Amino acid sequence: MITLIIASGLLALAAGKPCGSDHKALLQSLNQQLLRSVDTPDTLPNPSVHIALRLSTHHNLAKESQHLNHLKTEFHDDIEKSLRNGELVVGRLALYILALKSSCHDLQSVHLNHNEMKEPLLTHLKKEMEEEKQNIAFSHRPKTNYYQYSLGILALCVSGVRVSTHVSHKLIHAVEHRQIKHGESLCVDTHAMAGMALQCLKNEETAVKDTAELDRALASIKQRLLDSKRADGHMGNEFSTGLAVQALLAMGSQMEECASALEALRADVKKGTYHNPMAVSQVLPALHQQSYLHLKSKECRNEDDSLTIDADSASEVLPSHGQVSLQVEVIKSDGASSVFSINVPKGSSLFEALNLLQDKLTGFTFSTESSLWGPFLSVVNEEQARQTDRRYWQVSSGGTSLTQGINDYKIDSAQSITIKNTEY
Ligand code: B12
Repeated sequence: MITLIIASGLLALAAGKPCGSDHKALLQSLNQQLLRSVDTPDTLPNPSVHIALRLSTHHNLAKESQHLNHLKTEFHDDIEKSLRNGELVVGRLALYILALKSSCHDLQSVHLNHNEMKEPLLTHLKKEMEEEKQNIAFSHRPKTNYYQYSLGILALCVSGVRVSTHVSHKLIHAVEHRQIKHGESLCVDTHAMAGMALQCLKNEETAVKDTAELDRALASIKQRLLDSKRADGHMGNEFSTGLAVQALLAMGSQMEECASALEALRADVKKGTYHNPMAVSQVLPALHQQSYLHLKSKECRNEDDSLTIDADSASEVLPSHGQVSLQVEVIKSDGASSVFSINVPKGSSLFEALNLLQDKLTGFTFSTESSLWGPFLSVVNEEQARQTDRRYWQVSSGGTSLTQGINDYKIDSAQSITIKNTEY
């Protein structure tokens, strides 16, 4: 008997199965990190964080229910505000719907007030998806992006709403014609989201224009995700691997196919790579071997309620000593370049460094827009890089594009940052 137990333990290890107390402790620390993030005052509740908490094994039901209420008030109001400004809210609305679904909330009872009309959330999402579909028909891309378009399909599908064959076909077509990019390169995150959306349609046997074409798109996505695997196990980068694993699991991959990616995620967690709650929220379901498709059958019954916030576990940030020199080059849309120099405290975020540079009145100015990932650099030296013009301020250091935003990227050594108005 004992030999049998040892043998099955060894087998599990060989297959790369995450098991044991180390893995449990890792999950618990991420869960607690997310739970702490929902308590941060002055930040908008984040539906992606809610989904991750709800897809976890251990819960703090009181905090989760409080967070759901915040989403239904503050996040809901923020969506209505965007609608009043004439913005499309596809991605945020889809995440909001998935968050409500994750808490088994009755979706028909929640309405959006828009143009003096009261519409159920799903009805409004359906309308925006139609608008996006028209935009793809005329300009070959959605007004938002294919990541949000995929989220829209996923939210409708998971909520049991029929997705029109025209809407799904536009995504299938984009996958087949390699139109899914992040800046210049193939976007692993968007392929992952598209994979989950299309897999949901397949599982639900939703009518599509051409079943063989759907199968081909799913096979291409799976292959591209597997091809994106780096030598260190990541798929794409540290911030796309969680979604890639979720998608592969949803598409029926065996655990062995994801083992090295899961190992890379665990190593990242130990290194402290994921401090942005949005990043944690995309990684945690994968570590629980769950995907957004699990929301379809979520029942919210007999849930564990043992998760607590460990009072001492908040990591202490030690002040660092010394200054480092920073060079900031701004390249505007017409190619004109200007260079600024400043010394900043070692370990400052790029956001803090840019603020110091702005305060020095050297002629450098900037402003940001808030997003679920934090501040998004939108205006530099009075020039706006607009989503409507398909432009953004791309940030790189020493010629390498940053994999984090200005608030998360830390200046640990002297370097040269380039902020370039780029078309995408
Ligand atoms: C599409 C996309 C873009 C588009 C956004 C515009 C558009 N309409 O398509 C473009 C190409 C402009 C872009 C730019 C960047 N991106 Co981007 N992007 C995404 C992607 C694929 C989807 C975002 C989305 O629509 N979410 C859905 C909606 C509901 O959420 P949202 O918060 O409202 O969405 C807005 C923000 O996410 C914002 N945004 C997009 N990227 C980033 C990055 C940061 C750091 C911030 C603060 C905001 C932000 O644009 C979205 C649309 O308005 C995500 C993938 C992912 N896993 O989330 C990566 C992702 C968020 N991006 C990332 C990065 C690194 C960047 C850049 C910093 C790259 C660079 N070196 O310049 C820049 C941002 C620089 C800046 N100006 O501040 C990383 C962030 C990782 C991290 N730890 O912070 C991600 C996770 C991709 C990855 N795996 O590396 N991005």
